[in-house]
Amino acid sequence: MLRGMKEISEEQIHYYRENGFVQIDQMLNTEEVEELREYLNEVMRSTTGHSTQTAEQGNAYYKVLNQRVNTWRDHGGMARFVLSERLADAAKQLTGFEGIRLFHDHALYKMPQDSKPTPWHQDWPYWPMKEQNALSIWIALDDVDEHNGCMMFVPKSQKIKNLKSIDLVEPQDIFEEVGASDIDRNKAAIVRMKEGSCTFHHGLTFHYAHANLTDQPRRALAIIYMEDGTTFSGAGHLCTDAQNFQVGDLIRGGLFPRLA
Ligand SMILES: O=C(O)CCC(=O)C(=O)O
Repeated sequence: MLRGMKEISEEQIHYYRENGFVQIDQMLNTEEVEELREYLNEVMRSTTGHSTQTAEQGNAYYKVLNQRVNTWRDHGGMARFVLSERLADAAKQLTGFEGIRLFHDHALYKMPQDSKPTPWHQDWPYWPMKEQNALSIWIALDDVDEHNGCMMFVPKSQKIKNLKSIDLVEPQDIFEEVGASDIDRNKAAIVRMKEGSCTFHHGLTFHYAHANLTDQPRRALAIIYMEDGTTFSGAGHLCTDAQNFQVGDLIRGGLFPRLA
């Protein structure tokens, strides 16, 4: 486990609850970032195991994201970070949940050359959860700005519920969806960060990431946390399809451990 906890300020908690996202600097120190980058590079090369590569090189989704889901299941080093109490406890402080469980991690590389932006979307519509309050931490493993794939978030957009998922390759314009007319893309915050810093975003917050126009990969680790007590909606998902959950069951068990 990572040593030490991170105290989140009252101002940051208020900002997250009000706006649906928040930036927290220096979540990982320089040594931890170097260690995590090494593990990520190792796990991204694996071709077998329990983690899943969601797109092959050359296909359209790969240009948006070179993504591997549940890296912690294949690499003890990744598990050290993904299951870490420090990161989960920060999510607990921000949300005020009594308990935090892991849903899944995903390594998110935006590859150099022919890179596409991650289109505006919400995350919750992809998740098989009834409750709409799960959140993600997104940890930058390279300095990020609008030239290599930093994120943007629209403050207060987390109040928009019940939209459909966006196709990340042939995206619909989320701002044109029925129910989203109050949300103004011009209010979006561009979140430039140093490596080791992170954002947390609510599963309903509209967000986007720029294309990577540099000649180096943009590396990030995202971890999805849910409130202990979150229940299964019945929707299909890579991480729950083999679990035999019935609609309304608690999402729990060894693949969804309580972390804080
Ligand atoms: O890393 C990216 O480009 C997008 C990440 C994202 O959409 C997320 O973590 O929810």
